[in-house]
Amino acid sequence: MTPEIAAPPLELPGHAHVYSGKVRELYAPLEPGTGRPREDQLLLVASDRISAFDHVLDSEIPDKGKVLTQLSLWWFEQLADILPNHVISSDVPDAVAGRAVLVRRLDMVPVECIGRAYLTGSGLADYRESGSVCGIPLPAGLQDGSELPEPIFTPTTKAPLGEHDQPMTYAQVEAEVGADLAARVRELTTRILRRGNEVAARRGILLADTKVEFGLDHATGDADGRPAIVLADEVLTPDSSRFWPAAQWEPGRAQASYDKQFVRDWLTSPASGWDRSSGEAPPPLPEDVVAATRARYVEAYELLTGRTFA
Ligand code: PZK
Repeated sequence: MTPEIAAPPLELPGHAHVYSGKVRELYAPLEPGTGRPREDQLLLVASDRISAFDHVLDSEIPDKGKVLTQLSLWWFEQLADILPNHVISSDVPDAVAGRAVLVRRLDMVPVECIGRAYLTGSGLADYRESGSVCGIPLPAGLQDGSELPEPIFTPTTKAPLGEHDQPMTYAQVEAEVGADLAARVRELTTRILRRGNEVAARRGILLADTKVEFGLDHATGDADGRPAIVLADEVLTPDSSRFWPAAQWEPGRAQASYDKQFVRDWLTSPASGWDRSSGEAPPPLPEDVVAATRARYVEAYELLTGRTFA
């Protein structure tokens, strides 16, 4: 990831900025009495920024932050019978209306929990070298885009911003968080992806893989006195998952990306004048590429939820 100069975070009255991700920000609400940051809550804000080819682009996609936030809220409801989530409220400051959620601050599980239902990307590279992904043996003959026999758990380390996450074996996850928690997040990750695909397939979308984040709520124990595992961050959005149009799915080649295909096609076309291998920042997107990309995000939201995006 090339560290392009980060935009200064939005000043939100009544909130302290805590952290900037590539395309999102975290704030802590300030206590009205003391003015100190609350330690039990966070405000998660999605921007309209977009990344492609490991760069955050100069162009924003209007409403992207809102669409992804609303989609994530909808998925939390669809997944509520599997596990609780961190959302407290979507009543947020006007400046970030629709694209922020107030959440419970959790003790985050220090593993990127990745589930894969189809083979591509770094999983495909691992498979071609070893016949397995993160130590999980797979059948011979799989291609780029092949559906896996069942969803698999392929965790990675959480690298600092600007560095790449590294694959972990399941044994490494057990060593990091203990065998009990490792088994629970593995099961939850694959269940979430399976449920996601059951829903999305009916709407013509395949979820190739997804990254989910879990936190522990030490205040809420289960029957065995273990802290509750809570689904955090955003879930099953195009930024956390590969969305593929089912109608164009064809194993044996790189699949079309539901959301970013116009961006990638233009950036790699002669029209952009950009050389991906140059290390230079990509140029701003033409307005028709921005508009088509916005329409794809809205289309995914409307297809999946059956709701109209206001
Ligand atoms: C948390 N992130 C990633 C998300 C960013 C960075 N409920 C929670 N409790 C404690 N920590 C987190 C969460 C959540 N979600 C999430 N890092 C910490 C992240 C959004 C924007 F800049």
